Amino acid sequence: MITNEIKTAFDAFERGGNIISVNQITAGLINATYLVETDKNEKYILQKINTFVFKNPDELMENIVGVTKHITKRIKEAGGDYKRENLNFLPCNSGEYYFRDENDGAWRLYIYVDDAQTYNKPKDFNAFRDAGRAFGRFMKLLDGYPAETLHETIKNFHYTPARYENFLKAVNADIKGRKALCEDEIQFVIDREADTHKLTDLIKEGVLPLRVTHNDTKLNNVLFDMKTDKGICVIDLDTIMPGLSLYDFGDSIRSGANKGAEDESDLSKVGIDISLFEVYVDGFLSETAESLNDAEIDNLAYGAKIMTFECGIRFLTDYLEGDVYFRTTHPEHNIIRARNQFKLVADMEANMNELNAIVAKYKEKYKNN
Ligand code: GN1
Ligand code: MG
Repeated sequence: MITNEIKTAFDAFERGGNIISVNQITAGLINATYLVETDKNEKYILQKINTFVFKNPDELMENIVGVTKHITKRIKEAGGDYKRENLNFLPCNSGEYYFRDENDGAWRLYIYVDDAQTYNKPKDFNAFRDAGRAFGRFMKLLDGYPAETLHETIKNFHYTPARYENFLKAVNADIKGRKALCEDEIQFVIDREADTHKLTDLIKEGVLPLRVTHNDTKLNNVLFDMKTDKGICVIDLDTIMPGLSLYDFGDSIRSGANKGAEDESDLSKVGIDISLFEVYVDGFLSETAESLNDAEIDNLAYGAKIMTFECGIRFLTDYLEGDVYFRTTHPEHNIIRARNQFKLVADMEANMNELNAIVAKYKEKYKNN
């Protein structure tokens, strides 16, 4: 649907063509995303930034423009096609990379990468191995990017101790009266309090280094070429910030190696798919093993558990707070997601030795000692 709001925002970028169609893309849980086609046969992604989540679009877009320019330079140096392997953002008439509408909405525009698709579930093993390569390459492309110039777009995004604090506050406030409906889930989190600070302790001890990371490496944040089925481009760059390699590895496993969808309510269908875990480790380490230190590699499987646990805590917190953060389609949506993530955590715990052995196997394969 071509609404006035969308037309006004699109026209602020003065692309010259007229909109002939608008289709909403609902895969992401945060921003509102539209595929816009014009009578000049051009395709764009127009996005309304969720300013409840991203409070400072100026800083957000400064990060993204800096990072995408850097990536384009690196891709050109390597002889690649930056129009397919990277997102290309366009300035609006004011010269800024986003447009503020009269209702304070913030919009940005980038060129649509054609003949590419995303998957919510891995199409097959090769596709998931390739996602591992794509996110591994992405981290390498950002190696050497001046981390100190990046703004923290969401404060404490993967700082799990703060997520735990927020969760406790939500439990105590119980503003929606939902606490009684999720006693078991609350207990599941409290029982694992020690897990919430293990990684951050290792950062403080200097064991795990901060890198420039993507921090939202859901499988559907990789574009796959429709012809070659290769993972070509990493998208959703809102949370690029200093972080751990384990966050990027872990969130991909959380989202892609779950036997069920993130909001599957039949928990018998939820668990870690060990074969998918293995191919992702293969793809990711084939690109990154040389640059990661031993502690990073040795903690990959644990990192996957922590990212899953943290995401479950966030879904549960949002449920307790009345669904103010994640897009939901029904009142049970966030509690179903939280239960799903905790089932996956428990299953990873039960299989941790096997997961660690798989990582060790590929460490041996790719790391020259
Ligand atoms: C959100 O935007 P999207 O859908 O890729 C969230 C992630 C969660 C994910 C869970 C900025 O990602 O952190 O892991 O939902 N992004 C933000 O599906 O909070
Ligand atoms: Mg996102």
